[in-house]
Amino acid sequence: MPPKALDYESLNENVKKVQYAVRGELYLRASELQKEGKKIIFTNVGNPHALGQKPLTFPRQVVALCQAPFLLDDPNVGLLFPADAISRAKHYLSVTSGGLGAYSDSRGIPAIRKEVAEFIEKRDGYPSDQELIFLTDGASKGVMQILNAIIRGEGDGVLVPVPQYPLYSAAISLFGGSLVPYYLEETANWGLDVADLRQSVITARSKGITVRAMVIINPGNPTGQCLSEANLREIINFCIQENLVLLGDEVYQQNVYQDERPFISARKVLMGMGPFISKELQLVSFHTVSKGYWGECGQRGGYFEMTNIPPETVDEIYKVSSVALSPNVPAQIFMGLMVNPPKPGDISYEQFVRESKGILESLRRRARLMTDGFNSCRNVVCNFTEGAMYSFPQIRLPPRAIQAAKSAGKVPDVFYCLKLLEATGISTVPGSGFGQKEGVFHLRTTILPAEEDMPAIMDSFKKFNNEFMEQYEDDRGYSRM
Ligand code: DCS
Repeated sequence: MPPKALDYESLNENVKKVQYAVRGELYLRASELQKEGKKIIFTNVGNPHALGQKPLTFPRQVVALCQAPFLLDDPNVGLLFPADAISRAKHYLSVTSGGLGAYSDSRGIPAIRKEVAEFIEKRDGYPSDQELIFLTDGASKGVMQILNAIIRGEGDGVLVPVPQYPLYSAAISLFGGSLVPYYLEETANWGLDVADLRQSVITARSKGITVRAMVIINPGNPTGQCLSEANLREIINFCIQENLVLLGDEVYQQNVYQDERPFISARKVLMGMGPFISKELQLVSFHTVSKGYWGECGQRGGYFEMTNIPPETVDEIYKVSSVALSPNVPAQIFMGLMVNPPKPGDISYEQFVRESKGILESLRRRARLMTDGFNSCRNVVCNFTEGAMYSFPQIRLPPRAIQAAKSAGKVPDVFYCLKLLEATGISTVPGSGFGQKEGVFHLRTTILPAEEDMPAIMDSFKKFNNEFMEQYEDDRGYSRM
């Protein structure tokens, strides 16, 4: 009998090729240990609510009312909900085609796409067209949809930063394309050098690959760097010269923890480059409700905005969106609320500002605590987390540890992270899951554990790391595995 289509040996090879370390070996082992009763600190995923972050009150009030519209008819509703949440819920219900239980337009509810366009216009100072904005189930779905539209086969390459968030490598594998790496420079605070970019393209072309697009993650995951305006301008010029679509992953735009380089969108930089250039670059920008001070990962809300994409292509992308009928409707409302939060003078304004500022300020302190904590450890060096939600320390593994890892059949950083997990319950992702230079090892942790738990977590890391280094740096000619 020939194998059946879903037998492992006859599966689509692209599916088998996909790797996604954020939920890989370390995560599976952590889940097992948790089942055995060990306390695990899940710092492997940027999932703030899972680590105790409280939801912002106002958006939850609005969505609660939309989910349970009968509450709006209750004479006591005004005792339970503020008037601005009530009127906002009524507004959103009036723009759906039958409440939250009805499909919406496949691009998302027009009134919410309008709110997104207004947000972009206010943020960047240039008009934005709601017809070029599609709402998605998280940014991930948008990224996958656009990569799917770009990649025609193995010969098509996409420039991706290394280290990168593995959504990109995974999606490129799934769609059968080729990942073309460009390296971020750790000693230059994970900066991006255009000369290296050019070299990456030349190398790919020499292998017969047509490089079609370039991904930037700004602020970076896992590296946390914030791109400067000058750097973005160079990238835009480079993409125009090389005929590349630019994919701007800007999901961490609210998560910035330094003041020298505030977030600036690729679109704003492009629009500021004059009438010719601003019409030249094809750009798609992504955003989400999962990050920022919202952290509403479970709601699965996102959008992408297309710039300089011809109408026929927009129609094709609309057609493909239609195959999935509609993005989640409650998530669309979260997106509307994120881009159009309470304003000064609104009843909920002060509470909203208090809550959101509290989260961001604490994240900024946690970024500092983690970086300083890692840098105080033996054989560990770590760039400051300028933005996003992660710390990405380099672990200088002694040769004997690398040898021990090989004997155990593990990649050295996986070996280190597994030992860290077993010893402390801290669940991280090995740097190899994001890509790193040959012979250099990292781990990624989120900066999301509660601030009051942070000192204990860093102490426990330090103690483990000291013991690990002690064990493998010892020079008695044997390894105490
Ligand atoms: N882009 C980047 C750079 C991300 O880090 C993530 C999520 C996404 C897109 C997709 O998010 P949503 O689909 O939820 O909008 N980051 C993952 C991570 O590294 N840890 O947690 C999730």
